[in-house]
Amino acid sequence: MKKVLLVYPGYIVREQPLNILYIGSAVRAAGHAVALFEISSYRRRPLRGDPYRIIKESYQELCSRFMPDVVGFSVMSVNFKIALELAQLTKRRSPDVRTVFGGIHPTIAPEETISEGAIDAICRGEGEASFTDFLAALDRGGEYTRIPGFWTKRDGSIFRNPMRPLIEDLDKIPFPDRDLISPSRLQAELYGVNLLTSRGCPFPCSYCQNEYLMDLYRGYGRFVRTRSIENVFAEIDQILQKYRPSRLSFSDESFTLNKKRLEEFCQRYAKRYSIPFLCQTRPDLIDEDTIRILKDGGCDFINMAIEAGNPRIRNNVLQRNITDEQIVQAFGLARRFGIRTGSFNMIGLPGEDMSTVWDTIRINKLLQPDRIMCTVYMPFLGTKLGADCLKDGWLEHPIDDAEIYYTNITIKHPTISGRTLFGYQGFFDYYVRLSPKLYPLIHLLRWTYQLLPKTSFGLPSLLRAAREGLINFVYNMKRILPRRGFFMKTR
Ligand code: B12
Ligand code: SF4
Repeated sequence: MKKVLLVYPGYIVREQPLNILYIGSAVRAAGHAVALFEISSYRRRPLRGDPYRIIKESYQELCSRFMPDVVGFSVMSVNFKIALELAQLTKRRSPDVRTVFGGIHPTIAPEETISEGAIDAICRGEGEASFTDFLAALDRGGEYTRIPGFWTKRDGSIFRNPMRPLIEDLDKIPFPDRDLISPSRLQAELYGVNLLTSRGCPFPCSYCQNEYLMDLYRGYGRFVRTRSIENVFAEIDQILQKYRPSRLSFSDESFTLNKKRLEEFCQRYAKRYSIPFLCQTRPDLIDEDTIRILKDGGCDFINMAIEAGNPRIRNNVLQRNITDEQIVQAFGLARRFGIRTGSFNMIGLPGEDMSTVWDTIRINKLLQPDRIMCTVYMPFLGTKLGADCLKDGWLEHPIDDAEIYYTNITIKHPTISGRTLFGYQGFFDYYVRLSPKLYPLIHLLRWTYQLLPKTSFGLPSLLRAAREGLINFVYNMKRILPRRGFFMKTR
């Protein structure tokens, strides 16, 4: 039996990190001891010195208590830096502890990840079986360099193994181990407890890693897979009995992908449960039938990505293949049926100029979603669009720092300055919610706001704190904007 410490090194406001919880239950089911270290509770940074000091101290304290044999990190690109620093700490203190990086970042950037001295192994793609095979091999003191889906090091050599076939029957995987996270995190505003009823998404959006994953897994099984409704209900029963959340949310990328399954799911859900749920989907996967099915099933909130208001950017650049009419119809139907909506938007996209940023503001203004998310585009490896931007020198600051992902501007856009993107990201909701008569005032406030540094990199601690304070102020003032009902945290 091994002692396995799992680490989720990213900030999540309301969802639970299902990927690491899936790994946790697989590891526990294989008979090992598991603990989880999440950095989400350490969002507040110390005023002076290393911004990660408190995180590192708490991590070390847990390591001293738990004494892991293996530490497994779940890593997105934005969290790579802090994950690596924790791995380095681990190796400095206890060189015999094995460090494993799994998740999307090592999957798309395996060479960069495995080349780091503090990382002993990486898991590419789904990790339940690969990781438990690795642990079993370590336990037996046997061969651990030939595990599919795993790249490992031994005696200075790297062993690059092929992918492991995708898990065909999702019903066979143990439910994510939610006991690993603090109970307060399971009562998240708007999202309650989240779960997945499927894996994979079949669309080719150019800013998303799905297409890369589809290619990587070609020949290794079906990419889009669904769980049986019985199996999902068994998980919901467990969630309701153990954690009593007030709501559920389905994290599937496109919950309404298969209308027939959706209909059966929702009909049976409504008969069995009275707890409302949130889901997300694409506007082109919504029609009147779908909305009725969702409403009758108990859905009271849908997130839909608009991404760009301008059809050329949305369809030629992002390859969304979604028309304005489909977006307007989807949000309109949801409103008509009394389902609240959230929109996801990006600014600073390739091919964008200020007129297209305003197209995105305008479409949101027309639709007035209940919740608006606006982020500045980040080019990721493993995406068509990201690869082009990276080649063209778009990245001004590294993406691999957990600090940056919401309000630090990493890109150097060819036509829109970083400060302008910072300003529009901060004031996006104000433009959407307030009357154009107030735009001169909003412009003035935005210009003042734009005097702040567009990133917190290298700032003296007091300036960093002042910047963060002002961003929070602008953010919190969104509470007073006119809307259809309520305010909720988006960062
Ligand atoms: C749900 C989701 C979220 C959720 C929850 C995240 C979570 N950890 O659960 C929320 C909304 C919080 C979120 C936030 C963000 N996300 Co997100 N998210 C997703 C999404 C749609 C699905 C992830 C998921 O749950 N999949 C299902 C699980 C079961 O699969 P999985 O995550 O791949 O995990 C398996 C393997 O990777 C592996 N594995 C994972 N961890 C580990 C650890 C070990 C030790 C091992 C051995 C194996 C292993 O085993 C797992 C089980 O099989 C993906 C899209 C995608 N295709 O993955 C984007 C995705 C991961 N997100 C992405 C991004 C960019 C973000 C944000 C930065 C967005 C933003 N700008 O605000 C933030 C960052 C949050 C943070 N700081 O951590 C990018 C990541 C790009 C990158 N290279 O890092 C993706 C790929 C979408 C995209 N753009 O293409 N996200
Ligand atoms: S629909 Fe969403 S999850 Fe699917 S490929 Fe497009 S951006 Fe990625």
